[in-house]
Amino acid sequence: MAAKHPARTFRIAVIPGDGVGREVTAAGRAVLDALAGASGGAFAFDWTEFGWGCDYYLRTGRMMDPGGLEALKDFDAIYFGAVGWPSVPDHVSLWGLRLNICQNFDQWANVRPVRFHPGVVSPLRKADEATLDWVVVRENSEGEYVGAGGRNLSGRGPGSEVAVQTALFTERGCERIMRFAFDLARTRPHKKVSSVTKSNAQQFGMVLWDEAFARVAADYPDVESESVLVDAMAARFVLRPEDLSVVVASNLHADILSDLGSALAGSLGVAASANLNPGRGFPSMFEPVHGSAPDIAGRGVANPVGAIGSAALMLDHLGLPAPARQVRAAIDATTARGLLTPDLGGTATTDQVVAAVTAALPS
Ligand code: GGG
Repeated sequence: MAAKHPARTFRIAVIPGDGVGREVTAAGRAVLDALAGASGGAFAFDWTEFGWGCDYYLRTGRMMDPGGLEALKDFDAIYFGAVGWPSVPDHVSLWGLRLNICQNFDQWANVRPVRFHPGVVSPLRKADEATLDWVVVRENSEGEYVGAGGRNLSGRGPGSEVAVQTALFTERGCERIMRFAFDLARTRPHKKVSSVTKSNAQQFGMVLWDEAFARVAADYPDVESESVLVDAMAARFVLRPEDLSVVVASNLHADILSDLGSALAGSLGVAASANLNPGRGFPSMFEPVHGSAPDIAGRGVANPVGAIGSAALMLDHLGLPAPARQVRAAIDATTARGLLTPDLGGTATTDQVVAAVTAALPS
């Protein structure tokens, strides 16, 4: 009998990158392949792996192939691990790979849910009393990450060099990420957007950010809105997180706040993210929030939850919301059993977590 072909095969580019990126992307792929296998032929994944990253840089002087963006552009999505290794300066590895892809593919919305998993102890006492669940929406194309600036005056000798690093805020860039945040808030039980600012000190870019937020908020009278200074928002994450639903912030502010959010949810290892090109002119990219973790790389103990959760976000993007929910439920069933990697205080290996998540999927 001829083999049944899946109704839809998604072409996914995989960039494991550095360190634990390799272990956690393998974990996410295993879970998605198991899900596809159980889908009764409804969908399948065709993975193409690209071995770019710091090892590649040390061999070739580049973080990715010069034709890499061209090679990636027709995939349905990109599944990314992590970037960074001690033998390559961090700004070289980050700009050469992750930012190169995010910025050239105009993945301007970085969605970083803060999810509290059953069985995972949070450093927040509140987590035992309230249901905590919010999303950080990171402006992912400009702001402090626009890469504008330079270094000069090295001729004056050691200790006299200067550096300028400029942030760029555009009305278009601010408005589109804010509309994205409000549209997302409309899909959530608590319809609220909190904008993160620092306009008291940064009187140009952040004031433009605030003005854009006020304009966009006026178009969403059904969604509650507020503007909060970034320092106050850091405190809010710890003291009143139950007030949060969607938090929209600039590239740098959101990067820092989302790490705080994942630490409050138990570990950086559990945080998932999606770098979205909402217009779908380019592929979007899905990656755990955590980096390459050189201290534990290759030991088989990396937490795969963030990468598996990112795979679930990829399923949502591919138009498979029900399988995405199944993956999230399987993660929760696994953590609820106490099957946790060492970053969460457990003793489970990456493979044991993958086996448990896979076993918890509907057969
Ligand atoms: N998987 C995420 C990752 O590898 N991040 C590396 C990193 O250093 N990111 C900093 C940033 O994107 O702001």
